[in-house]
Amino acid sequence: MVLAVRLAGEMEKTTRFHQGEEMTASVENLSLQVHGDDRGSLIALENGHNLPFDVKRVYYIFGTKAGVPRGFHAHRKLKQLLIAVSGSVTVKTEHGGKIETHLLNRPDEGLLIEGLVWREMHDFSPDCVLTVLADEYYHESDYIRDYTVFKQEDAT
Ligand code: T46
Repeated sequence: MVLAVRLAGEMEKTTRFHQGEEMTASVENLSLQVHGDDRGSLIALENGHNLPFDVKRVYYIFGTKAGVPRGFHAHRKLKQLLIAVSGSVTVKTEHGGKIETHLLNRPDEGLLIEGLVWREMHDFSPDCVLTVLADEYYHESDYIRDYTVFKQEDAT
């Protein structure tokens, strides 16, 4: 049973070498299967079943302030699935010189971000709850918070 479906459209993968190791970066929209009936809707996400990676960490962002963006960093290896389970947010991504914006405004759609991708979150709606599933524990050492450093690594 496949519940997470890759939405049609272009998905560009950037491949690079960092300290001799091949590393890829990509951003992709996923559609999540909804179990719905006359009571409402339910989405189930399971390791090894309908998720593209095994989840080690879940966090959620809420109570955001109007006009206050977040993010402004990249990760070297992390895989994350972002889902606006309530409200909306615009996620700006960059990798391999390609800049995209993604409107997340449905609990049945996720944005899969893998590898060295710069990300910014803008225009949170007041009711936004952005849930993030990650394949690794929180390590500040995996963050690149300097855009100049990101551009150097992205160009390597
Ligand atoms: C990302 C976007 C989508 C923790 O202690 N544990 C955690 O797992 C996380 C994610 C954060 N924190 C602490 C670190 C900071 O003191 O929470 C504080 C806020 O984190 P940050 O400023 O990194 O939050 P955002 O919203 O800018 O970015 C977050 C994630 O950090 C990042 O991985 O991709 O959401």
